[in-house]
Amino acid sequence: MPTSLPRRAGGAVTTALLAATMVTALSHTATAADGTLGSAAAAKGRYFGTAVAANHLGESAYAGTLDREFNAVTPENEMKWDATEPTRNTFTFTAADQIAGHAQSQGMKLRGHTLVWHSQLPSWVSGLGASDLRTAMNNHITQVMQHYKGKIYAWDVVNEAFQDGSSGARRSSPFQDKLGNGFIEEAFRTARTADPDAKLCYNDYNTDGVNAKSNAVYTMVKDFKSRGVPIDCVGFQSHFNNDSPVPADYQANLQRFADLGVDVQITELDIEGSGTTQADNYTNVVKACLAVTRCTGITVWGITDKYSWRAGGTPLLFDSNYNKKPAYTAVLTTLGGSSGGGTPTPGGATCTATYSKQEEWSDRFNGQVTITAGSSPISGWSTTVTVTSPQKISTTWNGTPTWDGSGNVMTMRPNGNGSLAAGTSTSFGFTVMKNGSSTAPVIGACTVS
Ligand code: G2I
Repeated sequence: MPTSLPRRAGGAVTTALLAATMVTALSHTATAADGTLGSAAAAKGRYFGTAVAANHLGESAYAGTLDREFNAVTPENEMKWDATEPTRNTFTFTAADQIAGHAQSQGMKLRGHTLVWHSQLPSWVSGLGASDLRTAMNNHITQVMQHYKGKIYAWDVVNEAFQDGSSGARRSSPFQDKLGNGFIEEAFRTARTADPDAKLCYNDYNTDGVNAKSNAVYTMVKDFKSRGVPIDCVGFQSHFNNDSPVPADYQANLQRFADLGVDVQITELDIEGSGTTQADNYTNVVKACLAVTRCTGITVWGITDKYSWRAGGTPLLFDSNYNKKPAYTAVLTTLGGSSGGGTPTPGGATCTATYSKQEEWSDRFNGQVTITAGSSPISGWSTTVTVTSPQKISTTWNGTPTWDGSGNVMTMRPNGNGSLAAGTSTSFGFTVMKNGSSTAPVIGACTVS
């Protein structure tokens, strides 16, 4: 039965995949599945990202944790206006390129943050008159987006343009004050032209629940959708603490935006606190995203508490020594992952996944994966099939697939009853559209569930 594919989202090929392109048959013993945030989120068709600062990439524990756990990154400061165009028409991309290169080499998604924002704005911009400011804004968007064309999954085109509180008004800024409400629409239209493949997001904070500020953003997005102004996603920063807790209507708020026909993303998640309280709050956020089909991913605003913008509140998933906190385990478990990564399944049950190529035509080939239970019976299994872009899996049979955001990684589970007696096998199949490449797919470890 044909399986519909998610929209392609700039997924890159991992180095492991490149190294394994010649492999035609693989067999793995069972390991605990989805033992990292990124792989567990991918199994749910989502990404799990983090903000990254270029100046920490040389620290091995920082880069090691990043590469192990996350499959998306957002430069924390390096793509902002003061970093990329400190002087008019002089663009500096060194630090941002370092992050983009790292992300690409690891097959991670890259979120662009941010093009038009009142903060971290060089003073030359705020000093311009209206007509010059319009030109400078459009030029900034165009130059920065063209530099990263084809590499960005989603851009925060406009950031934090609304006021806090009950007014629902736009925030005063050089853009708002000189160009009026229309600057947001203009920014999005310019952005679509500059990189038509990037998703274009509006991003803000204190919009996480239903309130006057989120209502104002909602009204704007609805208006944009009704008039064909290009907008693809809304980012909910989700900076939480005791004064700004996870709202009870968080999921409902994400859902009402998704219902307007945009993706929603949790873009800067951090939650001050510790222990089980912090873990429970994180759980609620992850559950909300998983419950909203168009919630495409979660980004936490940093890897370790050590480098958090509010380090005193210890708001992240790894402590300052890169130890996993209770919040980490809560997030991983809620994503359906298992924290015992790499260890045999409790009870010792195992399975293997073995690939064999079947029929081949000029434009496509069929693959078959045989799942075999080890010396104990199993009641369920899963494995992944990763194809190399621009290949696409067009059809599957004898299994239930789910897809990651890129559309290149398929997680396959049984149709109905997944029980296998000790030593017995079942198999599933799929068709790979070659799109010019005959590279064999990479089959992940078979996991008992
Ligand atoms: O404030 C938290 C976030 C709210 N939403 C938009 C995000 O872009 C924002 O990120 C933070 C960064 O995490 C901070 O790292 O934005 C701050 C600036 O508004 C960043 O702080 C700046 C400091 O203000 C600078 O003094 C410092 O040089 O970080 C710079 C680099 O460390």
